[in-house]
Amino acid sequence: MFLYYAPNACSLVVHIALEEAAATYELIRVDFANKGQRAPEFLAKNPLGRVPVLETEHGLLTEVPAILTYISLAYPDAKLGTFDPYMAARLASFQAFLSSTVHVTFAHYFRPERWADDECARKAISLKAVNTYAQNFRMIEEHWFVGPWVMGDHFTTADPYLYLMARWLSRIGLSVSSFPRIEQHLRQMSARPSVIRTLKQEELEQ
Ligand SMILES: N[C@@H](CCC(=O)N[C@@H](CS)C(=O)NCC(=O)O)C(=O)O
Repeated sequence: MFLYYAPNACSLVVHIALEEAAATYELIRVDFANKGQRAPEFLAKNPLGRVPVLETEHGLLTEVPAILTYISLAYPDAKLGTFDPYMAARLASFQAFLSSTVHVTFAHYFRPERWADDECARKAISLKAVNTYAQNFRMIEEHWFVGPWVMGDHFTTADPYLYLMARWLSRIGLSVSSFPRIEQHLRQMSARPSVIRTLKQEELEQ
C-alpha cells in the first residue's frame, strides 16, 4: 500500500490512522513546492491533483473520510471505527462536517483563487474565512466533542481528523487556547506514539 502525502496536509490524518492500524505501507511525498500535485503521473492517480491518495491492493482511494472508512474496516483489530449503527452514522456525520465545512473554510483562507478571480474579492474571502473557521471550532467545542475523545471513551478516526484541523488553527492566525476542550484533545493526541511517529516521518514539529 502507498500513501501519497504532503507534510502537514490533510494526508496527515490518513498517515496517523495507518500508524494506529499498524498497517504496512510506504510513503510517497508529493512535492507541492514544485507543483508535484499537477504532474501528469500524480494526476493519473487523482485528477483533482490533491493528496491524500491511498493506493491499495484493490485500487486507488481519495477523499479523507472514505480512506478513513477503508482503514477502519480493513484493520478491525485497531477498532478505529464502530459497528454500532447510530455511532457509525455519528462518526460519518462528524467526518463529513470536517471535510465539507471545516476543511473547505481553511481552503477559503489559503486558496481563495478557487472562488474568485478578482484580487480584492480574494482578500475578502480569506479574511472572512478566519471568523468562519473560529465559528466552526466553537461548534465542535460546544456541540460535537464528547470527550475525552471526539466520540466519547472510544478513540476513532475522527480523532486524528480533528487533531489536524486543530493544528491548522495557528496557521490561520487563531489560538487553540480559545477552545479549552479541543486544546486538551490536542495535548492528548500529541502524546500518542502514532502521532509522534507520524510527525517524525513527515519532519514536522509537535
Ligand atoms: N476533499 C479532499 C480534500 C483534499 C485536499 O484539499 N488536499 C489538499 C491538501 S490538504 C491538496 O492536496 N491541495 C493541493 C492543491 O490544492 O493544489 C479530501 O478530503 O481528501
